[in-house]
Amino acid sequence: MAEEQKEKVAKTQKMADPVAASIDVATQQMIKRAQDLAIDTVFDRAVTMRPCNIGIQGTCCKNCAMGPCRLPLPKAGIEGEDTRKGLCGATANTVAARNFARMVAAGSAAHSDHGRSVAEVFMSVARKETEDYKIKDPGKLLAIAPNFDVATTVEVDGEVLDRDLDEIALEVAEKALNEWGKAEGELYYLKRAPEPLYERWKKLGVLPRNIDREVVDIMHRTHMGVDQDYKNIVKQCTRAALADGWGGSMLATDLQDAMFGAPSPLQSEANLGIMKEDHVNIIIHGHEPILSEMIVAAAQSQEMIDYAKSKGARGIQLGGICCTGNEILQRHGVPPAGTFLQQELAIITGACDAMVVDVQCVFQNLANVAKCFHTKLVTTHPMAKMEQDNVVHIEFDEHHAMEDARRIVKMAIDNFENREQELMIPKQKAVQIAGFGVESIEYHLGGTFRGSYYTLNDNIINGRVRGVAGVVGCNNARTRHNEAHITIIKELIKNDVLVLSTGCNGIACAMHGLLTPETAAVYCGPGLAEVCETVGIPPVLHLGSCVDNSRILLAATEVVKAGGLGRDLRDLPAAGSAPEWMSEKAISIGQYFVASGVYTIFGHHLPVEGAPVFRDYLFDGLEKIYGGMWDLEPDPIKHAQKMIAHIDKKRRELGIDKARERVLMDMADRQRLESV
Ligand code: MSK
Repeated sequence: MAEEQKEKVAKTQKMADPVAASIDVATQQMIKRAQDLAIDTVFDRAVTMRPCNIGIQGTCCKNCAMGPCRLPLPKAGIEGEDTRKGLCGATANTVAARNFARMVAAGSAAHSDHGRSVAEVFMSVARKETEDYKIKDPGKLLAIAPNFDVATTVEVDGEVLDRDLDEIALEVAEKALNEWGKAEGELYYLKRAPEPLYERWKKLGVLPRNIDREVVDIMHRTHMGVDQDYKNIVKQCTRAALADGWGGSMLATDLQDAMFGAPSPLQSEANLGIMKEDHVNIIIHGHEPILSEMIVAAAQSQEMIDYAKSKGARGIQLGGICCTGNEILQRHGVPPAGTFLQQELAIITGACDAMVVDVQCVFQNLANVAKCFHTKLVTTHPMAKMEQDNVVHIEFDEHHAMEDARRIVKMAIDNFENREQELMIPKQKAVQIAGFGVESIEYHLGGTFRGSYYTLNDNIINGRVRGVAGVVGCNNARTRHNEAHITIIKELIKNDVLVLSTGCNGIACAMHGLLTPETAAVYCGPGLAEVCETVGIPPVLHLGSCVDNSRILLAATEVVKAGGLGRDLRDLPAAGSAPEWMSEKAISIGQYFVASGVYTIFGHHLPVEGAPVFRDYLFDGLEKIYGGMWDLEPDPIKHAQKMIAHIDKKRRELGIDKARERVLMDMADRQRLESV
């Protein structure tokens, strides 16, 4: 049967060259195994199906039934007036801006709806409607409460007393949930940005009003016959993107930290080699950690471990894919089995007894792959079901979350004895130190005495650390898996740039051994190596999932507060990058980074090339408004060098481009720096 199927596949489609498809040996082995078993994966499909040449330019409009109107850029380019227009007269700039805006809306919606789910569970906790979740990190709750104007103390008879934690939680929950739909005002968290940045947003009229409204606004204004000014469309992109980065995503991160604990550095491993032949393997995939927190607890319970042993397994091995994986890595040390592009491959090992998926970045083809093995594929989210009949839907409900989790773990254990195919688990896995956050960076690079990012700033000023880069985001089957991620990061750290990572980039770095303190001596320039060795951190700090890009914004804000590097995020020697992006969420992230003043460069392509005027507005025009701008560079070394050039430009502007001797600053020195 496999032979027949293989022949059929070979006739109808080309197959990927495993070595050309990925730099990771485990991935190469599993692509080959899939091909031997006549199971197609994303890597093969990327070879068979080419992208649409007009869609990729961003100039196909399908927003009404007179279209799709296609406005490709002429091969010879445009000389003179650009006369391209759709049936309604929409120009290429309008079409590309509308398409871009709809990507921002979808990305902002995805992050923020995740945030809403977390806020709803947080509300259940505050109302004591669920036994399964608690406020595990009251310190985090107390830290975020003032951002919602929620008092943490109360005065009784002239005495200041700590306020009841339950009361604080309830008030935070109410105000947080209200952020999605309040009728008036602006989002609370915007004021967490440095003051000049907040004031700029206010002056420009881009402060988000509420999270849902900014997404709805984009859908309305990009409807046929509404906003026909690409600059005005981009303005709304900014509102919706800020509602994501400084709204929905930041709320998700904070409330998750309060309920599940803020991450702190821990050791784990990464890659498909974390799966174990003699264990029940459960792979958790998607983005929302609400249920996966319970699955971790259930899988670690003695009762479930004993049950697994009674079925002939030696234990239960959990593994993650994508950002649910990052969430349980950051807080529990559960090792990621791989990045976005490895999701099918985890099943192809033959050792995946259950794959549990929630929302975002989940391939529909998982069901087809699971059909070829014994794997139970379980969907858990009411908005993310699969039509295939081999998929089990166990809908998560926070009121009986542990019961749901135990049911899923038990199902995986019962499935252990049903393994039919020969197993092939790649050996590759690497050690990593993950679990960084704003607080732990402060602890390692600031010192608790001063309670700021003082040491980091000091080392940036003296030139040991040249600057800071946020390198984030997905894999994309149109590029060689992990190659751009790893090449760019190696080039950055070689040039003394400290890297903050999230999402699948973080998993890629872990797989390729860049998340250990020992990495510093091997790959870093002398300045960064010295700093990493002194404080015992990796040169790449894994800050978590996609929504945790908010941690990068807050870390950058802490750098500004610590003094000596300007007054605004736009002043910092910093840059952002998404080398292998694919998700609409990445476009929203890019836009909120740009609007926060960060030079932001994407790899591979951006769907704006068909509208050069609109593209130039994103690449140059926005810098004059926000200080940050978009850029694109597919070549990984040039990509990293562009980031470094921007960092050097900012160093020159700050007057710190000449390396200075390191001095231990006293308070008077610091006050002088702060007035720079
Ligand atoms: S999971 S959005 S592929 S980073 Fe957050 Fe990875 Fe990108 Fe999904």
